Amino acid sequence: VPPIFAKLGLAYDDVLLLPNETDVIPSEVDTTTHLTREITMKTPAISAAMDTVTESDMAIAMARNGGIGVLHRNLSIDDQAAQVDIVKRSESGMITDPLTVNPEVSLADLDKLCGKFHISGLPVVDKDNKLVGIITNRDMRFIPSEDYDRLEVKDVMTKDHLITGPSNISKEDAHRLLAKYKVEKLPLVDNEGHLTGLITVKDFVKTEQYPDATKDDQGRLRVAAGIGFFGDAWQRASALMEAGVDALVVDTANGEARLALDMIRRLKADKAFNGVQIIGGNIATREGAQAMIDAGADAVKVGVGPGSICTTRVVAGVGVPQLTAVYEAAQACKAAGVPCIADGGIHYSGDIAKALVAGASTVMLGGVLAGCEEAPGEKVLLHGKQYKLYRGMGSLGAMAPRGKKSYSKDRYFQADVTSNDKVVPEGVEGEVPYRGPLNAVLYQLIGGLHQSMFYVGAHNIKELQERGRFIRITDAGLRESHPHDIVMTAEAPNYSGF
Ligand code: RVP
Repeated sequence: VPPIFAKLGLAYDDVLLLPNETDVIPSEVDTTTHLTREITMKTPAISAAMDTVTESDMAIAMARNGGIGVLHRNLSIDDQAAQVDIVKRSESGMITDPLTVNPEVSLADLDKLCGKFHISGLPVVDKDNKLVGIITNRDMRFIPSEDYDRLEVKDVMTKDHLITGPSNISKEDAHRLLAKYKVEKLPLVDNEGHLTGLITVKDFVKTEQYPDATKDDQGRLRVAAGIGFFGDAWQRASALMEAGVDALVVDTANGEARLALDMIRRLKADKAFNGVQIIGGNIATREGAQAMIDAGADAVKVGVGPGSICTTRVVAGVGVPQLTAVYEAAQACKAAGVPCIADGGIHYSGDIAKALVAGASTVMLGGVLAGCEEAPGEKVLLHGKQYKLYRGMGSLGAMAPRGKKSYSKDRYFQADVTSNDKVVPEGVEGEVPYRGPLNAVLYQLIGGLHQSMFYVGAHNIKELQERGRFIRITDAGLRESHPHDIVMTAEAPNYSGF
């Protein structure tokens, strides 16, 4: 029988990393890591599967910056699958299944379609999928919007002297054609003139602009999505897979629940899901991690109660301080060659290096990203400052939204009751300061990690994990760590007293 009092649990704030002799230059470190057994990323950061953190805009921005986003699941299956589609189509080497329009579509409908997918034009095909033209914002520029309902694509599209390429064109040849004819889109056609693909100049530019982007082998941005584990969870998983999702996260507050483990096992056993990585979570002990590994998870997500909006530890009295949780889970993960994700409780950039030294391969971030421009929701003005809504997925607002359906209540295993009084929340709702675009926020977070690696003397994550050693600190030590004996008059971009 295990002793009733287990070990001492430590949080990020209980420790610091020891400096070592070093020849590392911060700007030259390599932060490449594994998201799952098969997916690698240049940046060890994941945006949380929360309805105030990750929808398609955040997922696109995360992947461009070398991380990945997990699309939340508090929305219908169709809406979530549509978000996957938006990310997968946002940028790609060669689009094999491009969006198209028929010549008879009104300009008004075309305009809506382009807006939804953030694209500037489309190939036009007849009912046999033969290319008959192309319509881009160049063709639309001088058409007054009052005429959009009256005019159809065929009235304004470019149909003469179309520049096209053969289906099997190389990247270099495609680039040459785009440059020679000064066009932005190159439709690819087979011998009979059927549309087989599309290459756009935007994708070449984006590749140069975001060299670290997390991409699949077709050059499309990668994206993950949360699913549940009963009811229509299987249908959701299938729809997301068909939309091209790279990884599914079986998303629950208690990953040791039999239903969650069974879901992982079933997904791993089904050949249809072979191309999709399966991430399980959340657990907070070595045994919990082992159960996920035994179920076949391709990565294990750790964290019970550390989240900035989470009340599980006070409502249920359950959880493990996050540094110890990550360390314990990582012991099982390391032995099995399964990456471990430290989810929740990251407040400052220094916590990222601590999580990695404790054994995580990546960190999942909620609160520190919820204030970004790309997070869902509008900015609100409060006392002259801008804020954005951030709420726990176990909050009343997320589990019992007024007049709306909650799709994700089962994350906390709550019955589908109609009355809000019968919900037991494990999270709170609030506001976080507006922080501007994600790339600036991530630059500071990952910049902080570069500094950690410099101090520890690690050129890469593996060396960070080998060389990193903790020292436990006291309350006095923690006070000393933060700015003290000064009235802060300006906030640094990576430090706020908030
Ligand atoms: P944080 O980054 O500290 O804001 O934590 C985010 C994490 O908190 C999420 O990835 C999730 O695991 C957890 N979470 C989300 N909702 C709730 C809740 O309502 N208790 N907790």
